[in-house]
Amino acid sequence: MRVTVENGRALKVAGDPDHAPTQGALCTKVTRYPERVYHPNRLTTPMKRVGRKGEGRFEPISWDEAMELAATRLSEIASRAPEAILPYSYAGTMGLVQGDSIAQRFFHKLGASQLDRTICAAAGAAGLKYTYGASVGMLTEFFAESEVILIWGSNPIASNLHFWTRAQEAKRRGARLIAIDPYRSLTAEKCHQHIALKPGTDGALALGMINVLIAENLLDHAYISAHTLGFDELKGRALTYTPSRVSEICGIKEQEIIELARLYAGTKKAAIRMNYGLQRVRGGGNAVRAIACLPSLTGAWRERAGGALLSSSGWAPVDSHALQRPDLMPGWPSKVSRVINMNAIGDALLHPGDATFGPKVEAVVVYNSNPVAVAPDSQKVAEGFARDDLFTIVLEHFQTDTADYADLLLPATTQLEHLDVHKSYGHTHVMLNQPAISPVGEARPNTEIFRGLARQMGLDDPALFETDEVVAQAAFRWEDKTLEGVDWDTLKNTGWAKLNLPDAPFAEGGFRTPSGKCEFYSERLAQQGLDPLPDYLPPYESADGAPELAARYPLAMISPPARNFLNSTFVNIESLRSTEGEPHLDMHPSDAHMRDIVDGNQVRIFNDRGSMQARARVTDKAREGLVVGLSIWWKKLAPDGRNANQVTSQALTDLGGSATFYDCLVEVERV
Ligand SMILES: Nc1nc2c(c(=O)[nH]1)N[C@H]1C(S)=C(S)[C@@H](COP(=O)(O)OP(=O)(O)OC[C@H]3O[C@@H](n4cnc5c(=O)[nH]c(N)nc54)[C@H](O)[C@@H]3O)O[C@H]1N2
Ligand SMILES: Nc1nc2c(c(=O)[nH]1)N[C@H]1C(S)=C(S)[C@@H](COP(=O)(O)OP(=O)(O)OC[C@H]3O[C@@H](n4cnc5c(=O)[nH]c(N)nc54)[C@H](O)[C@@H]3O)O[C@H]1N2
Ligand SMILES: [Mo]
Repeated sequence: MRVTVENGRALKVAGDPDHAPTQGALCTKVTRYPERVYHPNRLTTPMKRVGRKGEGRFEPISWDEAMELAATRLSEIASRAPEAILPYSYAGTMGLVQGDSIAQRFFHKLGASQLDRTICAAAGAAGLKYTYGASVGMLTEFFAESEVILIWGSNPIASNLHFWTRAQEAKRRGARLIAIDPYRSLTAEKCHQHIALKPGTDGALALGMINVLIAENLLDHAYISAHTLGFDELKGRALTYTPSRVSEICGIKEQEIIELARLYAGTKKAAIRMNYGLQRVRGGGNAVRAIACLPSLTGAWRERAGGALLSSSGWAPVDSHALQRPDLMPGWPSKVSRVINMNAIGDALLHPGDATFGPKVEAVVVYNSNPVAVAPDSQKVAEGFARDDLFTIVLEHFQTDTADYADLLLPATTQLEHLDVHKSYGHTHVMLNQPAISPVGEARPNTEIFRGLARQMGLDDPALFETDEVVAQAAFRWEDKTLEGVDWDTLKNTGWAKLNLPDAPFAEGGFRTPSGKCEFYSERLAQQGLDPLPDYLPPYESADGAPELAARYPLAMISPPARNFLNSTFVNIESLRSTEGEPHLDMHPSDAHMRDIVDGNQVRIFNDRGSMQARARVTDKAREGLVVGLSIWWKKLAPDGRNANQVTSQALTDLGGSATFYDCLVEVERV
């Protein structure tokens, strides 16, 4: 990203035309970044709560006062029960320095509880780990040469623009694009074909395709025998997933499954772009595993324009030990601090504490996240943060829904104001972010805030006081062959480095699993007492998974990202919010008709966990039985002060302990 600065003020941000993965393009929301940086509501001084929790009334205080207040409370708790302190952070910035460095070191040194950062990608990451050995796959640029692309559980026009550019290039060269998505998303509308399966049934579809590949012998036997493990076992499993059974499960035609398998196997340069949309359900990890088997069965990996990609983040040689220093934990490695899954923040905050759970949570330090808006089962999250005996610090750019519950609100710098280094989960460059302007107001980088807290609390480990530049240099394993010829100085000069990787990474096997093969059968899963083969697990909340619940709440609700928001970031930017308008609910005409709902009606969406309101858009973009509420709205900027997470659940996925945002049954009525 290039920033135009005049008299110390950022006027404009633009993509860098020399940067290959992005080719000079920024997405709509990021082009508005200066509007966000200089927004009148930007937090510019530390603030102390004066009203009730959740009310959002604060008064400005000095940094000295803020640090003293924070250090006194945290020291007192740490001296008695360090695990009563919980950090809460995720994707605000995905920078390795402002994300997971000094902050993690600080909490490790205190012996605070650890946060399992599972809100987004953990099921898919586990699926990849047990199949390929890591979050690795096809290189994005070569999708431009693919002849068939399955865009599976992903809406790249909204959420992965730079991949979409490649897909369009492929389309111009004659490739066939197929969207696999229960919703006719912006992307699905632009594909040649849209397979609108029921949500959470992707594992069954993949196993059905495998069934056809085997039945019709559309396999690359040489690739299978040289580079995969467990074909016979997988064959046994897939035999039960006949097209007719899968057609029942997925709610699609038998012929769609058979033709999809034939087309896929019959094309040499066949590529699959999965994304995380498909793994936010009970069986998400297994679904990714089943899909990930496909290119190894057909030998698609032999071509650089063939294979599969969910995440490329495992290619970057990040040294997370050096960044986060888990060895600072008292008693490490024989003893590690309690781990709390971030998706269960609602229950964790309301838990009184006991022998198995450990001490009650007494303090939460939130940075890079807005849990009151983004975490599931939101009523409980809000109740938890409203606890009078909870001490909450929030590091933020804005007074978000979560900030309203803070005791102490600390102004943080944005991407334009601090130093960072990044890996990507969509491409294979590593990047350096230089500050373009000085901090706005009294804002400080996250790292600086945690260094200050450590100093104020009298902690003395030198690792807690390293500068951002020293931390940034420790972020990568420079000796790794993917960074050959690159060092800190070259990275500083160019701003990025392309990782040295083979064009077709698995053309000759070389997976990162213990066996070095693509593991259809996973010994590691078997050892944990888990199913060693991919399978289909019906959603927790579906007619198959919970018939009684489905009778009361017959509609499946998903709440994927709106194009103009980045999770809950940018929702308070007027130009972007006005484009989204207001919270909507897309529903199929027959579901609407049954409920006496017409387009434009205000509706109430509800289940046992809670309710929210939205304006109905009656459209066949949503398949029957599905309702779609593009997200993630700030609650306080929605007319009824609520958002989609009022109805989502804290249940976790099969693998990885991920959130199940799209495994959610509701009923809808006219208001
Ligand atoms: N504009 C924008 N861009 C973003 C984000 C954002 O909030 N806004 N968020 C960023 C983040 S943090 C992430 S993780 C990525 C997410 O990126 P993606 O995982 O690509 O997420 P979505 O764009 O929501 O695409 C998900 C698609 O999956 C579909 N879907 C839902 N349930 C199922 C299912 O069970 N099966 C299948 N096959 N499809 C299903 C939805 O209808 C939706 O069209 O995007 C990143 N980019
Ligand atoms: N219903 C539903 N819920 C979802 C999802 C969904 O699709 N549907 N998607 C899920 C996914 S994929 C994800 S990744 C999570 C994301 O959830 P979060 O990680 O909470 O992401 P954001 O909502 O973008 O909130 C990030 C906050 O960090 C702040 N921030 C940004 N940069 C910095 C910084 O440098 N320092 C500090 N201190 N703060 C900073 C921003 O101002 C913003 O308020 O939400 C999940 N929740
Ligand atoms: Mo995410």
